Amino acid sequence: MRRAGRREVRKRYALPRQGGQPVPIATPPGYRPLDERGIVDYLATLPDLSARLGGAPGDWRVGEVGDGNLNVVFIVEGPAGDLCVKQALPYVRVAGESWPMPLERAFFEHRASTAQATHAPGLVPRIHHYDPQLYLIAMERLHPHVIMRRGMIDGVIYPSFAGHIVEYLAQTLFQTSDLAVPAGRKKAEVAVFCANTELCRITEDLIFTDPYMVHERNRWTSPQLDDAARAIRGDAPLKRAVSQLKARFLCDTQALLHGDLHTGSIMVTEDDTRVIDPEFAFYGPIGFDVGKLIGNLLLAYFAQAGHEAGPGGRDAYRAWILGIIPEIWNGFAARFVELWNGPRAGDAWPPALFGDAGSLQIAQADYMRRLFADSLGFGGASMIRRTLGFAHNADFERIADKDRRAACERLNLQLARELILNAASIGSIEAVIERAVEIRREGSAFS
Ligand code: SR1
Ligand code: MG
Repeated sequence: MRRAGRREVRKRYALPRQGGQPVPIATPPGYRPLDERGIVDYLATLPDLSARLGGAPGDWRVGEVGDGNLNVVFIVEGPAGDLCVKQALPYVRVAGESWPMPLERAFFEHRASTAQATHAPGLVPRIHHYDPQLYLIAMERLHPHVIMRRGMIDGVIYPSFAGHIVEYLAQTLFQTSDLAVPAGRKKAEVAVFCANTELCRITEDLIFTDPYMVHERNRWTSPQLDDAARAIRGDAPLKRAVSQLKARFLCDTQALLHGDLHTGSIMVTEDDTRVIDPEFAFYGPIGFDVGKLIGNLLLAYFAQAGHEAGPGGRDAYRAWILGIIPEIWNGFAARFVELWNGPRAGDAWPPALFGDAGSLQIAQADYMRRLFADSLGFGGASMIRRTLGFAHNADFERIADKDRRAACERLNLQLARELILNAASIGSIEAVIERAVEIRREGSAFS
């Protein structure tokens, strides 16, 4: 199968037609997608936001900057300040109207953002306004932050990132888990986020299913990776393992996840880190957030060979990436257990049963071991989907030379497969790093 352009993807997902015209997607009363002009008119009706921008509406400059797969995003600049305004469309932005998608994702994003701001203040953008009719969120404009993925393609080091993301992960995941929240309250929240069904379905299909079968949404660097795509589709042990991961994703309500925590969902400067875009939020297995992040960092490591000016040109950068991955896992595991040992109100692992500190330590080690294995499995699945599935990312896509890109992608596939199959027996994050280096040194035997 060859790579399909966006227009082709749109055609494949054609809406049902009536008399030759696509059936319009029904939207709730009061909803309308705003353009630049509409954004100005709308903000002018809101005194708080108008005051933030300053001046008169005629002074405001608006630009649409969204480069994500789903929504439109506007930056609005006024004489006194600026704003970022994000609106959900009733369809998937990159596919067009032929792939309808519920507007309610803005509700889940707003609700998750509010929880994250409580647990990890300063690590997410400040939300200024939510409009439930327009499915629109106005938030702090992050400036001069860049999307971390773009910075990593350019080889930029972010010295504060690992420490910040450790705190974000530990706080948002621990404080929404059964370790921290009494069962009644936790179940009520699980029930709310259960309704984020369609966004979860994207993950279920695009990460855990499509890349392992023939599917019209799939694409890859072809013909270079035709053999690898075929091998993955025929890999029965891998398909069993990935189906286990999918079952965990479907059934396990361990904590409130961001749900799409890759380097494209993080904005950074040298000394600031903000996690954005939690529209995929739901109660799921903690390892999904941790693993997706680690998987994307490993993928960025393999992609560097496609961005360096000459051989070895990105060695120092590769070393930085490989350094922060253990920093993130080990830091997260330590901080999570530290929070567990502090005051907490959750019903899981009742303190009454663990008067003996040694026994609690064993329980915690078991929990973290399982979480580590989950993270490796989910990380591997996230790496495969970006190489063989529908939504690729710029780390590889920006490598124009297809042979060079495919060589990077092949290494990525090899490590990903090993992470999924060997998750339970890999003893440490350092072992993962060693294996990544080995695979790069030896080249991939994978086909
Ligand atoms: C159709 S949406 C494709 C992907 O974009 C988002 O970033 C998520 O990763 C999703 O799977
Ligand atoms: Mg996003």
